[in-house]
Amino acid sequence: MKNIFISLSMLVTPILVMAQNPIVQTAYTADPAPMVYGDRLYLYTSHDEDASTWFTMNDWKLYSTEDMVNWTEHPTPLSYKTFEWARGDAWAMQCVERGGKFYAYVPVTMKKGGGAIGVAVADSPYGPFYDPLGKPLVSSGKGDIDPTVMIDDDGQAYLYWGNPFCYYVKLNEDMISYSGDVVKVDMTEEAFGKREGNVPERPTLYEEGPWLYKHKDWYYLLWAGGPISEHLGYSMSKSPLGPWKYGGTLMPTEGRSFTNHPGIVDYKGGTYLFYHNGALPGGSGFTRSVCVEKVVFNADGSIQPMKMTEGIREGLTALNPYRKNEAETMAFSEGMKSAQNGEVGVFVNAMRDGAYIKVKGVDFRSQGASDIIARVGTTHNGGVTLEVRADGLQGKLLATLQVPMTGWDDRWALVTSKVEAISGVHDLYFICKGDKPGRVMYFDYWMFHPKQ
Ligand code: FUB
Repeated sequence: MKNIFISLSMLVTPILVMAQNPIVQTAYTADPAPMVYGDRLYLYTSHDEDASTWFTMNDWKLYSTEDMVNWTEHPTPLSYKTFEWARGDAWAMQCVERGGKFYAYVPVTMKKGGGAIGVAVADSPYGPFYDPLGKPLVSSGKGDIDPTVMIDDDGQAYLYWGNPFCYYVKLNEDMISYSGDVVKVDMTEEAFGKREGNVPERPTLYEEGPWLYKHKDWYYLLWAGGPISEHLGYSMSKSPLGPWKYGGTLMPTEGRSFTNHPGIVDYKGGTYLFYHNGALPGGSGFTRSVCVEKVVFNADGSIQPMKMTEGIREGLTALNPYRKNEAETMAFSEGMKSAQNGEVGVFVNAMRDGAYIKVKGVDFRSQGASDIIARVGTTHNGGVTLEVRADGLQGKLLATLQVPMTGWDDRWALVTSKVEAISGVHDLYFICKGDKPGRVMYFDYWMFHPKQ
């Protein structure tokens, strides 16, 4: 069973504005790496351990969405331990799909010391990932972090990475080997903008976190720019190998984290920029959280600069309440921490009285619901309930589920309740009530039954 880490400040500091960003509130996440496969958008992130005062990062996390507002957490797909030769530092990764296989490119610190880029392979975006090489894929000997991979329309795949330099190699079709030498990109002012002052090895704004991306007939290299606190900048080219032309600031410095890290993707007709800041309660440069903004291109291919906002307000599709919905599918939450175990996979823990999950855009159609079923449990003997409300924490009370003592989160109960009249599209709030100290309850899934 995975340990449940609790950051006190994360649980008691209220978020005053009901925002969509950050998109994950149940853990500290950073270095977002989006990937579209089928009709879902998958988001791999690195994972800042609670209360970190350094980059304490052991594994990567995976979330997915089909509507851009409700995100589902999946079991941890891989960790530095996936690589027998690594000893830690699970920093920014990216996963790409080719021929039905999924390739995760990761930076780690080697047992023998120094950093390197490894690759792990899986048959599904969820993993399990394994290390096909048993050794690093590539190492330049200096600053081998932040890999990004793009497969071009002609099938050639490129791997870029690095801090303070930017390197690339051409990957072979097997995606786990490369041809030619490691090439160091020319760090020119024309490519990456001019940095004020004379900083050894950092003549340009480029700092780290490259993200290679193609849109229409332009190639883009997005990156985190210095000096710290970082901003996001980008460069453009007509070729995946440059020469690059500096495009300007993509997102100015903002938001309580001295790093930032871009990931961009096209999904269902829109383009989305993922990044991180320190916006969660307890947030800092070592306890970060991922966010998303919609991207707007200018006619010449340049990208309109973005500020950090409250996020995407309207979902692309409505959510179906008559199917099994995981409790870890949510648009927002406060006071909740996610965990996973062998019994139910990922679930959420309500860490205080009033902790809640908000699910956006739930469509009860005209028929409404007769009752709701949920899988829940608590270690407390009585006095714990799960309220289901529409459109706000004080909104219409649809149902109150009594949560029985099950003993621990390896034992669960299915509970049901009749539901008040409801139809059409609503935001749902699942509010955990119980005034005993400590974890109030745990919650695995919910589902409504339609009225007959
Ligand atoms: O998350 C650890 C490091 O911080 C990443 O590798 C950098 O891109 C920065 O986000």
